[in-house]
Formats: sequence, C-alpha cells, structure tokens
Amino acid sequence: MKLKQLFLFFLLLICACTKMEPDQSADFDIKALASLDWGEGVTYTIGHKNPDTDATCSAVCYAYLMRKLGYEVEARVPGALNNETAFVLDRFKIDIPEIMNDASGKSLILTDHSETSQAIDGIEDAKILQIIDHHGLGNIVCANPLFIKTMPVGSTCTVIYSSFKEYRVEIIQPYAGLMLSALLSDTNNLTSSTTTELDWVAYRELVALSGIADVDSYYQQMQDAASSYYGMSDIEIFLSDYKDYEMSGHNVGVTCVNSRNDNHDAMCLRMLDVMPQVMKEKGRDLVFALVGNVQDEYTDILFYGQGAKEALESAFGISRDNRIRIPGLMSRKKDFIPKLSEVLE
Ligand SMILES: [Mn+2]
Repeated sequence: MKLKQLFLFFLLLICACTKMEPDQSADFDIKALASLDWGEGVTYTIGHKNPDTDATCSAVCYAYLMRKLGYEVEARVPGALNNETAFVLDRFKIDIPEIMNDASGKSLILTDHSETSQAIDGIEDAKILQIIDHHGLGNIVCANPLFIKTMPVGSTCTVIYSSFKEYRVEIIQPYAGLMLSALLSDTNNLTSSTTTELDWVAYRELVALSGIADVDSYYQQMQDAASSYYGMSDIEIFLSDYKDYEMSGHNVGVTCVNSRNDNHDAMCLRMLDVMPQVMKEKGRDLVFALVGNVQDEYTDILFYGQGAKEALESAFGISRDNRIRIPGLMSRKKDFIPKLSEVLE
C-alpha cells in the first residue's frame, strides 16, 4: 500500500513537472507568420484614415516587431497626425511615419481597423497580409490567405503587446512608451468601459519599461495636446478623429472631439457649424459629434441630418439645444456605435 502511494505521488510529480515546461504554443504563430506569402519588397503597416494615437502607434510598433522577426516591414500613415499623436511620437523621439495616400499594388498589414470605409484609398487593389485589431470585424475582403489577430481589449497596442510577449521580443523604451500612450488614449487612462484585465497587465509592464514616472500627469499632457487643436480650422478639428460607418442602409459619420471647461460650449457650436459641410463632402445621411469634456467628464452628443434627432433620442434620451448630455466620457466604439446601429435597424 505504501509503495503504491509513493508511486502515485511520483506520477503526479512528473505530470506537474511536464505541465511546468515552458509553453511552446506561441511558436505556432511565429511559424504561421513565416508561411505568409510576403513577396518581394517592403510590406507596410498602416492604421485607419484620420489616424489617432492607437492607429499610428500600433502601425509603428508592429512594424518594429515584424522587423525583429526578420521581415522587411515599415510603418506608414494615411494622413496628417492629430496633435496628441504628434506629441506622443515627439516625446519618445520616434519619427513621424511617411504619409501613404494610395495603397494600390502595395502589401499591407492593417492595424486598428478592418472596415473598407475607414481604410486607405486603393485598399481594393492592395494585398492584405495581416489584420491586427480590437474592434468588431469589418467588411474588408481578401482573396489570399492572411494572418488575423483581433482581441476584445482596450487598444490595438494591447494586442501588439501580447504578440511581443508571445514571440519573446524585447520591448525597448520608445516602443513601450508608444504602446502605453495608445492604451491610455483609447481607454481614457484605463477608465473607459473597454478596459480589460489584459490592458492592466500591459499597463503595468509598459509603465515600468517606458520610464514615465507619473502616468497621470503624462496623460494630462497628452490630453492638453489633444484638446489644444492649436492652429487647426473647425473642419480640421472635426475630421481629426472622424470615422465613417454603414448602418442598415444609412451612411453615418461620427467624430470625437475633446474639450475643456473653458472651451466646451464654444467647441460644440464650432462643430455644429461644420456638420452640414461634413455631410456634403463625405456623402453622409447622418452626422454625429461626441464632444467630451475631459475635465468634468461628460459627453455632449451633437447631431445633424434627417432623422438624426429621432434616432439619437430613442437611443440616448431627450435632447436639449441640439445636444444630448451623457455623464462620463463616451467610447464611440462601445457606448455609441452599438446603440445607434440598434435603433437604425
Ligand atoms: Mn484603437
């Protein structure tokens, strides 16, 4: 009996030890990447149009990760950067990627989007090798086999952080800073409802690696840059974080704008002023602006277009002075788009 117990004990010990072996499963992804048809020449990482901090930093950091794995990959941006993103790149001494206006004939890795309406022009004539994202799946179709990694987390840079860890590539300081900034930007300093456990894991390590001593004051500097809109016209402000959507036959345009106590009402009026122009230039039926006061943390939803008021009121309550006020800073992706598309159905 004693011998049998001893035998069972050792059997359990062996099982436990085998389980403690380092997890080799990540190598499957590395091998899958190697199986992609990379072709000749450079592959470009690129985020969505009207690039924000997550779209841009994800393209920059993922290009670096791919280069560390031995691939010829460079980051591009599909247009001028907003002030927050420019501030972040400057803070970590990373060059602003070159602008790409047309993707025809290029090999691409898309970050932070998978929706044709948000993608660079010429996307239908480009070869898409990978999609790395954290949104709902869009309508991009692709004939060749591709590598897709999307996760329900707070930022695309959180997804990319997990790839650095899985591929055992060291995260050096500037890229830690970029990924942290993107995470802070997309989740409003980890306070938005999109923030997950994995975002906190990434946050803790990236803070340590980035060398930022006081994250809250750094986030404040990012917000100051974001809401300064220094030197920008009203239409440039409106389009700086603007996205197109197709919802049950409606062409919808939604922008997010930051404000502070001293400019909130003025900013709302300025954005209302340019909505007719946006509707015309972008071919939209409905246009919305989420103006978020980053100091007092509330959002005014502005609307324009036939049926916009009715749709908005049935989703979010009664409007006053052409706006609906919601407590807290709204996430376009999680708090606004799903509710709006539900009522438009
Ligand atoms: Mn994002």
